[in-house]
Amino acid sequence: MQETPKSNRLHIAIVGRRNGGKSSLINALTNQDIALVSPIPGTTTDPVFKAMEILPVGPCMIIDTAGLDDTGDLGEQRIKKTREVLNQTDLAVLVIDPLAGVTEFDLDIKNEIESRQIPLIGVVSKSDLVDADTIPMEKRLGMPLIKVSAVTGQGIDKLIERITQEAPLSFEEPSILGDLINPGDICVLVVPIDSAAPKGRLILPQVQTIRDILDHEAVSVVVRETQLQEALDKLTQKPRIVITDSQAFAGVAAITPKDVEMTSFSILFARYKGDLPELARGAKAINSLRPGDKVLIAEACTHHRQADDIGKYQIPRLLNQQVGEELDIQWSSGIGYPENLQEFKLVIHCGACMLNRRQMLHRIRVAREQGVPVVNYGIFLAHANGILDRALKPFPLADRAFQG
Ligand SMILES: Nc1nc2c(ncn2[C@@H]2O[C@H](COP(=O)(O)OP(=O)(O)OP(=O)(O)O)[C@@H](O)[C@H]2O)c(=O)[nH]1
Ligand code: SF4
Ligand SMILES: [Mg+2]
Repeated sequence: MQETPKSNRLHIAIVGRRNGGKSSLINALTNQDIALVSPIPGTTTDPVFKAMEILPVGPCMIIDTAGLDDTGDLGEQRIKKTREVLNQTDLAVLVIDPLAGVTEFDLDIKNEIESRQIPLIGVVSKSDLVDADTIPMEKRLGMPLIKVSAVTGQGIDKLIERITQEAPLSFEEPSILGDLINPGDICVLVVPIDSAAPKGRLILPQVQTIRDILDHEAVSVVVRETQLQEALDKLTQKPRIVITDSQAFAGVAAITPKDVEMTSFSILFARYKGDLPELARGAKAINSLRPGDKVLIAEACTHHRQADDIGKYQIPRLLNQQVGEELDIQWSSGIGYPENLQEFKLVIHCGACMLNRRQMLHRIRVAREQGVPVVNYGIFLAHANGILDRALKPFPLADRAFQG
């Protein structure tokens, strides 16, 4: 993740009065001792930029700033620099020191952040030290406040959840495969036209993939699986990648030369919609399921069920075949995703076409925090068909998570 370009990172500025606990909060958020902390007000003098990954938000640039109540000439310069940080801030966290309460400094910076239309989250620090009544502070500031402690970790999860919700939409959607290809690359897409294919059109993931290839000035060659060999023979340049419908994976894998990367639409979309390494890690749990284990099949909407519905019938059948005896399978649908997942040995989530990336990342995170492995339908089916290994090869992080 360190190679993520700076501009693609969500820039989060931590602002507030001196000694309020801004640097400590950064250490708590990232679980690392990276920001200098001391009881002397004015410890952080210049903005400090730290690139890091906050799950499930993704690659971030956290900016530690000097306190806004600094005095003297030097203080003024420091405040100016802190305000300049706002020019490159996508989201701001205002830290209120409960020992000082809400001051004019806090009201000023809040107004400035809001006038720039930067999403803002308020926290009250040091909750282990002072059991502050946040209601008067919230009234004065005109916004909700989350109580946090850098010492006990109280409220940190809630803060991450709020960051996940508040992060501007532009940070939500990575491209489908744009980071894998260069202009001029050839991408071969294998689309079987069988009875499962809708009449007269392609399905949305196929259309979106073609659009993404066009956006990145690469070339898409779309073929049926029966035409793949012929297409490869006719190409004068080796394709950069072959992307196939999962159902055709085995046949396509046999034809696609070993030195050409290959994956499935469902893996591309598992990455696009979620956290591919985490889902790949979850796949390791499939083999250790035992009879009677509880498995949750979670669907994000209440869609009309087809005759051989994937969530209701196909996946349970494959699961029970693998385990040899019955598993205890439960279902959830729509917004009803259980808070407590601990009783489950595995969560199998749908493709999440009705959820945005942030919502899906949140669901993955809820499972991960409770130590429950999670996969999605695409990963599960790829695993069941023995193709996950090759389909993950283009994604080194996810591949390592699966192998490791
Ligand atoms: N008990 C307790 N102390 C905290 C907490 N957060 C910060 N402190 C203490 O408050 C003091 C200031 O913390 P910093 O994180 O350096 O505060 P800052 O806002 O970065 O301060 P400046 O860089 O001076 O603007 C230090 O002594 C910290 O140990 C907390 O959650 N609980
Ligand atoms: S994949 Fe889409 S249609 Fe299917 S259950 Fe999930 S959200 Fe609903
Ligand atoms: Mg500091």
